[in-house]
Amino acid sequence: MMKTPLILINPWIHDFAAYDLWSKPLGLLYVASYLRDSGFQVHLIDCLDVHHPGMKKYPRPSGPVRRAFGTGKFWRKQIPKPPPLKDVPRNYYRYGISKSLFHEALNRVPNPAAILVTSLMTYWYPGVRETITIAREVHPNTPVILGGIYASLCRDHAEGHTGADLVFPGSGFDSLGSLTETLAQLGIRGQKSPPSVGRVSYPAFDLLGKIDYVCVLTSRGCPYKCAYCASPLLSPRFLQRDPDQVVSEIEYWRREYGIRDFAFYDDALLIGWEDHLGVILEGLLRLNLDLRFHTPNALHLREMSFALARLLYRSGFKTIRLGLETTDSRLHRELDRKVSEGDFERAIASLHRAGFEKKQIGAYILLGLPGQGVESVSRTVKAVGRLGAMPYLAEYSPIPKTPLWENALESSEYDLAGEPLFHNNTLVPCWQEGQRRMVPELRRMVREMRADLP
Ligand code: B12
Ligand code: SF4
Repeated sequence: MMKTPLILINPWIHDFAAYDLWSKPLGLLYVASYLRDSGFQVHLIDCLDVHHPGMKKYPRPSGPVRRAFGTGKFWRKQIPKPPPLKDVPRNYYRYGISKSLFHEALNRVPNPAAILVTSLMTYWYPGVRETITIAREVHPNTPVILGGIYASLCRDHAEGHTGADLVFPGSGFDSLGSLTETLAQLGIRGQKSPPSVGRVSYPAFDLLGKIDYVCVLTSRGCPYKCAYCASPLLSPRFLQRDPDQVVSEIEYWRREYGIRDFAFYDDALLIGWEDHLGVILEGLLRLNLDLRFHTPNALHLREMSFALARLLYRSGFKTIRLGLETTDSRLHRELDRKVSEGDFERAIASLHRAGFEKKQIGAYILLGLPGQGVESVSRTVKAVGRLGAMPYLAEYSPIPKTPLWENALESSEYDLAGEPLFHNNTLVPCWQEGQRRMVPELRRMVREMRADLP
């Protein structure tokens, strides 16, 4: 008997800027793996595929610039700005493969039973909408189901603005169980009974054209509850996986596919590290796999000791990003309580002593929070440079239902509640015009400081 075919899509991104900084649709790859284990025939279309052979005929036959450890740029094409962003003096792009290649990929699956689309940033919904519109043109009678982070944070908006037949919110793995039930209600069934939630296989990176690196999640959620962050909404409980399972997963990608670069997507990778990350890394060191690790999603400063820094260094961590956010203790008291006096200095000193170079250590600095001054950001940037780390500005993106949302609405000139396009961090939407004018100067300061670091 033929397996029921499903199309899973990682949609285009429409934005002013987007980079492949270890960016893969990890959620969709988990969904793919779960559905494959449930006996469906899964066809993955990755609209962000930088290695798509069909793109070779485009002006830059060598493809978008690729950088160290598998990161780089995406293919892109300039497109008109959506009307709410028409006054923003920057170009707007569709990131990813061409429309004709997307059409071809859709046509290759004659009668899909359903089309499942993922979503990430709330302000990327126009890319999701365009993806769904074209999928519908090619397969007009196939139901389209939308899931992922935008679908979870802005369900009503997604129901009204994307053209999906069904919006499936829910970020935890528990939600996968009800996905097969939902499909069954539509008369769509796999050939096997679905695996129990704890037994989902590794995310289906093998369905991507070429694997540059693998993203790993060793835990869900975060025990902190920062006012600006959606993590507690997306995963209300903090759950860590069995360390041995994580070791086997990383070993699998190394041995079967030769992958050396791994990026952790955890929100709280270091919590209780002696019994979790420490066990994983010691296990991997024993296997002697010559791996490189990256932490694009920040690490907590409070947990960083010399013993941990040494273990990270010995294990092959190459890119360290720390969640400093600010050196302004008032902001920490009001918004996150995750950094105390002296944490940053101690963490940086431990990392240096363990052998990390200054250029390997980056500190994220939040910019554009309601009530934050420009001066406060520049003081933080200088403090990071003085201590010997690389400052990285992370412009605040307001997120519905987070504790800071009401403040964000009050301080913003934009209609954040009515239009998710205004959540775009490029707009720095919660600062006033005068403050926004200072952002290029802050960016210049950061660039110079990074260039000056030995
Ligand atoms: C990893 C990560 C990144 C990575 C890249 C991720 C990527 N793929 O491109 C990096 C570090 C580069 C990054 C960058 C940024 N990020 Co980020 N990131 C995350 C993070 C921590 C995890 C996302 C993830 O993959 N989770 C793991 C997977 C397994 O979960 P999932 O996607 O939810 O999938 C599950 C379900 O949703 C469901 N599902 C998923 N798809 C589908 C599809 C269907 C059909 C179905 C049925 C189900 C389903 O199944 C999965 C399993 O349960 C989230 C926070 C979080 N905890 O989720 C923030 C988050 C998405 N990022 C956020 C932000 C703000 C940013 C930045 C703007 C930060 C900054 N100021 O610089 C940048 C912007 C990047 C850019 N412009 O290119 C915000 C979202 C903001 C918004 N308005 O939407 C979040 C929510 C964090 C926060 N602050 O609260 N990010
Ligand atoms: S520590 Fe990081 S992941 Fe956890 S709630 Fe705060 S910002 Fe979110």
